[in-house]
Amino acid sequence: MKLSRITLREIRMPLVHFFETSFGRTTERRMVLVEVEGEGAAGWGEVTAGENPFYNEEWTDAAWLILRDYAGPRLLNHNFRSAAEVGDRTAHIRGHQMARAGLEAAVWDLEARLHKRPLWRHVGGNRTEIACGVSIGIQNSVEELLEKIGRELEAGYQRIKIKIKPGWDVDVVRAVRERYPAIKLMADANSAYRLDDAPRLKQLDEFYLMMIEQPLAHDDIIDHAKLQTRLDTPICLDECIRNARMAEQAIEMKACGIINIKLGRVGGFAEARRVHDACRDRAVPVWCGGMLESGIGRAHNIALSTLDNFRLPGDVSASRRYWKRDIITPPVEVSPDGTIRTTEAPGFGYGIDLDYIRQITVREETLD
Ligand code: OSB
Ligand code: MG
Repeated sequence: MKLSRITLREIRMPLVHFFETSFGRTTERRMVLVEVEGEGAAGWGEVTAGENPFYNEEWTDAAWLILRDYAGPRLLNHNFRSAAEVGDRTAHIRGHQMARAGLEAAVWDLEARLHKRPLWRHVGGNRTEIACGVSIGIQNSVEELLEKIGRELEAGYQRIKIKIKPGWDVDVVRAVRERYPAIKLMADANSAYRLDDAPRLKQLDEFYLMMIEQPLAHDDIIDHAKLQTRLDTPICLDECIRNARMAEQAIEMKACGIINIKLGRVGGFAEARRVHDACRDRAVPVWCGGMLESGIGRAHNIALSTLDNFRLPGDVSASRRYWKRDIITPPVEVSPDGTIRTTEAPGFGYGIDLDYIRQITVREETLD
């Protein structure tokens, strides 16, 4: 398989509601779409980096340059036996997993289409239905948060994740638990705490959360291991896990009981599968994280979530929670029992709304 052309497009999409985490508020997404062409077909991927280097060190503008000047030229006109080799071809680039993953995922989509196979089967998945949860950002008031949770539960979502930070934590979780004592509930701190905050985090044990996600520094597995010995609530690592080796080390150190896999954060499908397999072999469940993706990234997350160790509901939810109009047709929809069904359509499984993509494209560049 050879790629003859790679097209980068930056699109801008306003969110239906702002999304706030411990590191800031997002109101509009700027994402890079990657279209790869070769062997008479096209595949699509999405870069999941944020607008600013606050979740990790990547951001939209850096991803553009990495793809244009480093990753793209390495792939063009190179002969690949399979999409599984694409990641290796850009592995000399330090970091920038999300930029590299956008390109890698596009090649997987292309390859699945060439085989006339749905992407989820092509990456080795076997579920025909995935379990959906929602991630709910920090709100302007606790009352608004409680209302929002109520609406998502009515829509059928199987678990609720709320964002926490110092000053929006123990009291907020207590209020949620008082209103909803029986729901599957978890909290994500996005690295807002230090090990010194262990007594405060320990107070969360009272609320029998499924897990607490990434409480400590984005690059510190050791402190998470120390924290885990003091908490009954399982720690789930997100930011810390950038590849399978780090997953193995974190599990060996007992730094977490659960891992969130994000396609972008680990550099694409090949590495995501290695993280998945490492966790499965060590009896650690995983779930699929989200990065406020457009329909393309969302569809790739659905495909990834069909692998068998994705045993917990993920942050993959309906398009309408994020976008007035999505760039795929039909939009991603969630059933009243909180699941998304896969289809047998080739590739990532949805149509591309190219007219709409053109309307919201702010820059485009073709490598050939
Ligand atoms: O930590 O999982 C996270 C969004 C942006 C950056 C980081 C995270 C998130 C989410 C949203 O939690 C998940 C989603 O709904 O896409
Ligand atoms: Mg997270």
